[in-house]
Amino acid sequence: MNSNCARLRICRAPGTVTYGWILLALMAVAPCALKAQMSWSATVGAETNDEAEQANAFLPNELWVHERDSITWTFGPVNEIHTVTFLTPGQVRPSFTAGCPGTTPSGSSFNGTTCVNSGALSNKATYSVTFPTAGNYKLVCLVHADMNGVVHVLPMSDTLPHDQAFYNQQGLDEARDLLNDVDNPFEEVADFPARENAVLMIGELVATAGGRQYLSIVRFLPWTIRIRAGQTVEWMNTDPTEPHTVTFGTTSVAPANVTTANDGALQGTVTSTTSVVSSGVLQAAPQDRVGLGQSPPGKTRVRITFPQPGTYNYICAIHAGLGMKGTVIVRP
Ligand SMILES: [Cu+2]
Repeated sequence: MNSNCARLRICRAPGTVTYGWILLALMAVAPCALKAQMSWSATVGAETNDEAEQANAFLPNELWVHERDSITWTFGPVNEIHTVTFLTPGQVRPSFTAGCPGTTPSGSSFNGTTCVNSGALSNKATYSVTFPTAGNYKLVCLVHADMNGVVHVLPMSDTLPHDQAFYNQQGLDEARDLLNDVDNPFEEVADFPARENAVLMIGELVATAGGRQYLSIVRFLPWTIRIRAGQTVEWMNTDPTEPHTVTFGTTSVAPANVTTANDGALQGTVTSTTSVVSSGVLQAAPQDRVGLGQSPPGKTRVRITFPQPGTYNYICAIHAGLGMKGTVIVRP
C-alpha cells in the first residue's frame, strides 16, 4: 500500500467522512502535520444461538496496527464473560476478579508499562485500547487461560499488511472453524467404550501464531442418562482447558461430599434428590513451561453411585446459566 492510500484511509476514520476532501487538501499542503489515527475493530468470543458452543477466542487473534491507532473489541456472547487484558512483560497473571489489578476505562492507552484490563464483559459490550508506542503486545483473557492473541504495533513508516475487511473475514473464519467443528459429541463418547454410564464434557484446543484459543461445548453429553439402582455414573471433563463441575443439590462451585479414589478421580454417593454432592472444579492441568514449577495432574473425573431409584437433576455450577444441566434417571 502506498502512502496516498494510507492517507486516504485516515479520511475514512469515524466522524471525518464528510471532511475527507478538506483533510486531503490540508495534507497536500502540510502532509507531515497530520498523524494517522485508525480505529480498528475486532470481536471477543462467539457462540451458537443456544449458547451450547463457545468459541473462547479473540477473533481474529493477531492484528497489525500503526502507533497511535486504537482497537475496539466487541464482546459477542450473551452470558459468557471474557476480558481484554494487556499485562506488562513478566507480570504475574492475576485472577479475573482481581484484574490487573482492577479495571481501566475504555479508551485507555497501552505501551507495555502499565497493564490495561476491560474487566469481565459480555453481550455486545465494547472496549477500546489505544497503542501510542510501537511494539508487540500479548493480549489475554483473564477468565480463560487458553485464550490469547497478539497486537503488532508498527511505526508509521511501516506498511500494514492487512485492512479491516481482512480482519473481519479472518474473525468470521476463526469463529466458524471453532463453532462448526464437525466432531460428533456422541462419537467422542464412544471413544470410551470400556466406560459404561459415562457422561462427557468436551472441547477442542486450536492455535494460530497469535496464541491458543478453543471451542468449549458447555453441555453434558448425554444430558440425560438412564441407569439401574446401585450403578455408578462416571463424568469426564475431556475439555483441554475449560473447567466444569458436576453438582447435585447446591449451586456452589466448591466440592461437597466427595472423596478421592486411588486413580485421583473423585467419588461420591447420591442417596436422595436432596443430597448435596459436588465434584468441585474438574479441569485438565495447565501445560508445563520452562521456569515454572510443575503442575500436578488435573482432576478431570468424578464417579457417583445412585443406590435409590429416582430422577436426579444436576448442574455445572459454572455454566448453569448457559444451560449446562443434566439428569440421571435411576430405575429399580
Ligand atoms: Cu461447565
